[in-house]
Amino acid sequence: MEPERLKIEAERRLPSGRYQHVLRVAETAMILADRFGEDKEKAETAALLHDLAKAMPKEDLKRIVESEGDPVAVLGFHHELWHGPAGAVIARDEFGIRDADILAAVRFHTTGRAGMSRLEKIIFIADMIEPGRNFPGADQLREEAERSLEDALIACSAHSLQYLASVRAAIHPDTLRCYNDSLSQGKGAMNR
Ligand code: DGI
Ligand code: FE
Ligand code: FE
Repeated sequence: MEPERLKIEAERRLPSGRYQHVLRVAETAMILADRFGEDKEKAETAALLHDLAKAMPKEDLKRIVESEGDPVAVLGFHHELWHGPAGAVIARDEFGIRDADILAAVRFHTTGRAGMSRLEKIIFIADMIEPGRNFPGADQLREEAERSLEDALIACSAHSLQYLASVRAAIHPDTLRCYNDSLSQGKGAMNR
């Protein structure tokens, strides 16, 4: 599907602030794709789709995830984790997206997972470092992403885990597996 069509759909389904975030993730994802040798069009498509289900009522998200049998077991966790898997179903069924890598990038963009593809990493990282993100430490994550996709993944994943623990949020197994797996791929990792 053409990026312009995807933008119209995203704008229609999301509040304007969220839509602006989606546009910034797409710009950031294309920069990372250029930098790390990924297909820019795929990065743009996945980014424009990633938060498509973000504004849907919880009940609708639950119904969509349940209809697939909750394959990644998110329903026992905070409803923030439902919009990725639900968005992947919408991308497939309503937008006719067949590319498994794009669908995985949407499905796993919130938790990450072990064994992410380059495209999945790019969407996960772009979502955290797009220019509108201004949490403490965001600039350090951007610096990591200038150099190495693997080290940026470690940094983003560690940051996310620290934040989640600080607010006493339950951590999804894929969030944890993403972190552990990222350590085994990065060079800047402290392996203990
Ligand atoms: O949709 P966005 O706001 O752009 O970003 P996102 O999809 O990456 O994250 C949505 C929220 O999900 C964010 O506040 C962090 C949170 N989150 C990520 N992993 C976990 C998590 N929340 C819980 N409870 N457990 C997790 O493992
Ligand atoms: Fe999201
Ligand atoms: Fe997002």
